[in-house]
Amino acid sequence: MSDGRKIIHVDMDAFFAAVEQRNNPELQGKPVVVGGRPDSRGVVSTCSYEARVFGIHSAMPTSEAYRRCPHAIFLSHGNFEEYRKVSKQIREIFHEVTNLVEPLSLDEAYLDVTENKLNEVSATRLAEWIRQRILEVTSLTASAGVSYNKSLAKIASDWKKPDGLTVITPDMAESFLTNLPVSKFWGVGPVTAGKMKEAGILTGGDLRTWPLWKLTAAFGKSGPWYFNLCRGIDNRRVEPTRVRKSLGKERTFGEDVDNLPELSDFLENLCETVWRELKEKQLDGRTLTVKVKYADFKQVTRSRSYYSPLPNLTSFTDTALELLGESEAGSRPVRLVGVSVSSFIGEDGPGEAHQLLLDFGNSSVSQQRTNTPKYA
Ligand code: TTP
Ligand code: MG
Repeated sequence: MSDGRKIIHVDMDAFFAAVEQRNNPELQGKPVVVGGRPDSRGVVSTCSYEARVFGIHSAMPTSEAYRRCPHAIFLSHGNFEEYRKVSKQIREIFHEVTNLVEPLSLDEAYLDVTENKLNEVSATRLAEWIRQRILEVTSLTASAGVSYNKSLAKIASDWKKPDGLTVITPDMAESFLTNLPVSKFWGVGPVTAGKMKEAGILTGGDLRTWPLWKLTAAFGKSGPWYFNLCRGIDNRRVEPTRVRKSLGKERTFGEDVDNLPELSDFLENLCETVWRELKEKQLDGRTLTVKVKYADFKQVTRSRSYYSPLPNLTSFTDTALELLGESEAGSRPVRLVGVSVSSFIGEDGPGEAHQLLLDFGNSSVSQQRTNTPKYA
């Protein structure tokens, strides 16, 4: 079950909000909500722990956050330059420990510390050392999880947030996972969690009662993954460099949608999320693709490429909506809509368009167009 690796997952607490509070003493100790405006359709990026008491969380409409806590301080624009600066500082700290660092976003990373530059045998002491260094250098708190694989380390870092440290040793893993809700498992999103619930699977323990064949029959290719996860098995390596080919988000509906304005709303929200991640990861892509899967599972993609990246969220969203309009959405019921960006600046080359189609799997129709440099 354990191959003797020591993995740490570090994740900053209420990252954007904590940076804002640090930089502005007037915000300290108060509910702070970053992202969107109470009177618009935007969503919350994150909020301080003082705001979480009111049930506010990431991705909630900001108007709803306002309803729950009108006296919160709402910051509609994050300061990405500042977040990136802190992100760089924490990465430097990680590299003081090991070069096997795999950042997942601005505020979190996996570290494989099986061997490390400090020659420390205790991963727990290393995690404490990292948290302490982060506090000294940035005046911000981070939570950490220590275990023998990535999924357990990630579950652990979330366990005692904020400012917490949790260790899951090989002999603790089984009992730890038994009562864990399936939604906490890596790769189990709300749709899968719903499907599992219908099948009577609520926890890791429930999942473990299902034989491999049955999980595979119910969840396809992901079956073996869930089978292993609930047994604490995850052999993924910590990968220091990851070349990203595309970045996107999609949404499957509980009930098929045949109304174009409603689909446009969903797509707009997806665009906002993808745009935020692009900015966070400092990625500039030139190709935008919208994917639509109809109720009969037939799927189409519509793409458009530019010579330079889309300059702002408005043009990004407008293009996505135009591409949606080129599908049969609105006249045919739709079960899934997605948007993604590819052809990142700095990694272009032949085969990029092909890669894009592969990323989306079995598209039955695809259309690739290169426009004049509208946004050059
Ligand atoms: P998270 O680590 O998921 O959240 P967090 O650091 O704010 O809070 P915590 O880890 O203590 O639970 O995300 C890191 C940052 O990424 C977050 O501060 C803001 C941004 N973000 C969004 O903009 N939108 C989102 O939906 C999420 C989840 C995060
Ligand atoms: Mg965080």
